[in-house]
Amino acid sequence: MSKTIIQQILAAHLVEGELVAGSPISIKIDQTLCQDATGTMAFLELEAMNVPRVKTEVSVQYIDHNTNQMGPENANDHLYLQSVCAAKGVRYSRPGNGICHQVHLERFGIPGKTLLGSDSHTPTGGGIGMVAIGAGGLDVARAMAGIPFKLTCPKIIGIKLTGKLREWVSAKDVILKVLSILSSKGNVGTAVEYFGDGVATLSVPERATITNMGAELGVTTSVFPSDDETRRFLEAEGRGADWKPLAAEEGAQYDRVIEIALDELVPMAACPSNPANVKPVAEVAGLPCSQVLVGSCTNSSLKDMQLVAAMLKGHAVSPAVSLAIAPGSKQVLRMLAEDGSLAIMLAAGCRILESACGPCIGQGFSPASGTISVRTNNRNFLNRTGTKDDQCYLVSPATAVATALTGVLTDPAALAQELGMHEPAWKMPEHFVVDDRMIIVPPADGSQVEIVRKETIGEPPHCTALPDTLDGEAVIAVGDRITTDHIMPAGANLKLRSNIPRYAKVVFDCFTEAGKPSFADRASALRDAGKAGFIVAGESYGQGSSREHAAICPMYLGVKAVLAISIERIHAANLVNFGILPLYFQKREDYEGIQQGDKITICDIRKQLSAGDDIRACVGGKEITLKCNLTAADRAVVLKGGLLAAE
Ligand code: MIC
Ligand code: SF4
Repeated sequence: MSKTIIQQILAAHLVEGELVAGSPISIKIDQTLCQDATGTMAFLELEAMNVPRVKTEVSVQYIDHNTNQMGPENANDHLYLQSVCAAKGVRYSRPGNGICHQVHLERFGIPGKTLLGSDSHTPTGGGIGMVAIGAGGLDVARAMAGIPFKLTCPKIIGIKLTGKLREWVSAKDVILKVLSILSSKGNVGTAVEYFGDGVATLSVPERATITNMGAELGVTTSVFPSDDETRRFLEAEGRGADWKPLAAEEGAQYDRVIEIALDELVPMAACPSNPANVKPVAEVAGLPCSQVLVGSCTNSSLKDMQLVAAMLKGHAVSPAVSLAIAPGSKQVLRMLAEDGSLAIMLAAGCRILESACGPCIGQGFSPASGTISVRTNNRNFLNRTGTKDDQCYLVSPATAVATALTGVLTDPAALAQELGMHEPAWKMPEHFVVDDRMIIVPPADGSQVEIVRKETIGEPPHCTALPDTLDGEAVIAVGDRITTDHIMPAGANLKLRSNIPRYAKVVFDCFTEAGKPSFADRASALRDAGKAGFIVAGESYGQGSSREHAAICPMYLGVKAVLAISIERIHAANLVNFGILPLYFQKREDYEGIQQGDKITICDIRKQLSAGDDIRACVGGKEITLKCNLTAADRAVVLKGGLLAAE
């Protein structure tokens, strides 16, 4: 049977299972990436697995999230990671070298290879034809150890792109359009593949913007063909030999096809506070803004930044707005410095931030209370900017700069017409500036390397087996679309990632009422009384990031099961990895009305799990049946108490 690109790559890497949508499969992983906020735990886990040296073709650890260095925690993490990478055979990308996804695309990605990353935006690599998947740190640690990655073979949605984008409409508007169609929930178990004559009109950075934000759809991966444009990109990176062509085979079938005419698109904005809450910019134009940011792994390429400079040339940022840029990599920043773009940006009043995640994950540049922030990022979940009840709009770089110039949300096409401005055509440089000295290559033999473990580096998580009966209460009952940012706040707390007891104190902090016990207080009181903690949630629980702390910290506090209407892919896998049982309501009525503090009992859970999918439970005095959709292997993992539990 003819295969799509994703099916070809999965087939070439298949270790176990059948390539039938919905079936469990496991695949060989060629490359891994970790970032620092998830990497410390991933490496503590790798150490706990007693793996002397990684077995992948390439594994890279990036320092990009925790670069604020307020106190010693971040720098202690860096020292630990640099030394453990040297010991285990992993490349180490130093702070300042850039955001993992941008740098990986530039320096390591290879069409046709598989990449597993401990960050949800790992699918950025799909922009050059990789099957690139985000996962929890433990799954990535296992991949580094050479263990195949387990996933559900995805259904494939084909997105046919036709025509060519008009002036001032960009790749960001394409993915926002896709989000408006597919939304940010209900896409578990699917992957997206782009095809059609419109593909050739998009450069690699544009494709990478689109695959990057596929994470917001909740799909497993998003992939573009590898064509001449991909070849030119890799050649310009000095890696032409890594190129190979990739396209869907003649007659390949998609489970669903969506057609997008690029020339009909207009500038779009994702309105507060979900990336799928999309409207044309024209509909929200005129809203006063206090700050604008061009950056994050979605829109920080050389192409994006050169457009910013071209639009700012000869103008000044509105006094109402603070404009900042965070170039995605040292390569991008250096090229901006060399071609004069940086000088133009500075002259226009732009603030230059480090090549790192920074404000995207609430590390500085938080907006003033009650004001609008306009960003080129991929997520606008409530409070993610670091300001309570923020209003964050996600837009393209062109819309961001138009807004920075006027002080109000502005459609760039409308502003250009007023100013008689044309969008400059972007020509990819024949050669990017390649300088890999910020990437430390590990020694051939790391056995003598001393691993530096300062006092802020904690222990890997300790897991315990699932008891025979779960008897306890709902520590919290939350609504739909609860993100991992709600569960495990980042921002100022990000530096606690390598220390579970400290980080666990802020689980669900956004729901703590002043003067009342926090989630951590309530859960640990139950745990210490020998009772089980439960989390009750609606649809699409665990949206967003790959952070496994959203499972590890609740586990540490004694949570044994999550009862939800639906759970997003990476989070569901993380729960299993740490021995928390994901269970699903079969009827919305069974979920509605459950209150925090309601008693929950699941008798003989070990027996019930071994017997089948229907799990009988008593919730708030009512007998209900919940569904368990785990494979036999995953049930065994939960029974044992997680992948790190002793046999
Ligand atoms: C994010 O964008 O939310 C993050 C921070 O990059 C996370 C990873 C993390 O929480 O460390 C992600 O996307 O997986
Ligand atoms: Fe970093 Fe933001 Fe990208 Fe996450 S989404 S990797 S925080 S830039």
